Amino acid sequence: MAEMKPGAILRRTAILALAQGAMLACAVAEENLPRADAGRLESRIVELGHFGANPEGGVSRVAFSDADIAGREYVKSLMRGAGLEVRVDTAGNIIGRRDGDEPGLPTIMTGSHIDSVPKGGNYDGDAGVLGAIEVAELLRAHAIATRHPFEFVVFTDEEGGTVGSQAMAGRLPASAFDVVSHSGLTIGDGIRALGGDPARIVEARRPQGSLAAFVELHIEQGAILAESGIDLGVVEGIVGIRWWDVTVEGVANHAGTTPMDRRRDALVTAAELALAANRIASTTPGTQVATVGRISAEPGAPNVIPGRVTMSLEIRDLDAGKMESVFRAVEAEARRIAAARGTSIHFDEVELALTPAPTDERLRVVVESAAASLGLSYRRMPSGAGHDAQDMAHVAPMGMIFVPSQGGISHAPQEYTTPADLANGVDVLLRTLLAIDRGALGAGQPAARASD
Ligand code: HGY
Ligand code: MN
Ligand code: MN
Repeated sequence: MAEMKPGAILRRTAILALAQGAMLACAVAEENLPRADAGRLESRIVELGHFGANPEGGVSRVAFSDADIAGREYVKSLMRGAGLEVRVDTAGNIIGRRDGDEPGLPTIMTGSHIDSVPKGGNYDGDAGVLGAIEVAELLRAHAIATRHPFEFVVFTDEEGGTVGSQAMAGRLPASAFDVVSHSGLTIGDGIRALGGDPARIVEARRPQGSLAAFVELHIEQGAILAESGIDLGVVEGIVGIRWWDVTVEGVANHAGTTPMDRRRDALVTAAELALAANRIASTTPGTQVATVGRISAEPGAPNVIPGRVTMSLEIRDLDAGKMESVFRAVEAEARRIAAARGTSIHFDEVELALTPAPTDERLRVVVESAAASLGLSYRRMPSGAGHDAQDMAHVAPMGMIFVPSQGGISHAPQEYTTPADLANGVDVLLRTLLAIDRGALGAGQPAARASD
């Protein structure tokens, strides 16, 4: 890590040292930057886990649910306790702010989300939010002043399509407000329930240049770090994600009187389509993945041949062109299957697509330097999960830090990261943000940007 210049940090420290004694002055010399309190982090993970707790030990805290709203109040109280000025923007994002010493400098931002998937775990998103608040706690407790303002963010409805960060990047289409979220509310009504205002969504937008950087701490959600005993992942890029609502139309008919060769069964068609998507994604060379994760047959009775099926299709890859070619292959196969089954298949793309986003190379290096300064091991890796960071890459240099997920389990109640691993991530996040504050990204260098 670059040597710290005796700048704002030491100026503020000197003043405080007069008032509070010389002890504090030592605490902020770079070699003595404070370390995260693993016990505090763990107890906050547990406390946040009470909001939407499910019997399996995880949380069902889907965006806009009562549990999400209550959990957000808890997080706001932590932010205020950490000395942050808290507000909710028009997209419902919670923003805790801490001013910098030099007027006019762009904001350095970190954060993640606290909404979960149905039957999710206690670390996806929560680790990055509580880790960010831990950074704020350390800055305040050790009277570390920064040149830039710092903002600590809880993004709205990450699991429903990174809604809050898309709004912040000015990329949320108006049609998204009508999409029904996991909570049953439309995204528009959900944003209102959080204190936002869809009619003024444009006010949540952060223009290019208004942020010096965005860095997100997150659990890996895979097994690479835990299985190899590596402390941290330095994310190279985040996959793009596209979703389709697929409708299969057949003919509902009597399950006892309709011979097998006279059926136009929507569910059998859908089953073939799910197998085809899996086969295409598995056999096409590359790293793409395709998933059918939701399916519903109508009318839904054992003695009626399904006349209609609605299902989801998701495709992910780091390469947008590859996602498109895999979809085209699935679509072609769908035409063949539908013709053979006497049914029809219609794909309707959900307008919440996420483009693949490389991280900023300079930030990768800063994260690696921070890890090395702490004696932590690290490796570069892609992210197969989507993150708010990929939207923020459209407006600022973006970086991500991964901590190990035990067993590689995520989006499930068994999700777990040890307190020590989480604290390592916070220590690296703190040092990364402070290095950015001191100019580690340099001036005038083009940042890597997400593709459009
Ligand atoms: O679905 C995802 O990849 C993320 O966890 N939202
Ligand atoms: Mn997730
Ligand atoms: Mn997440």
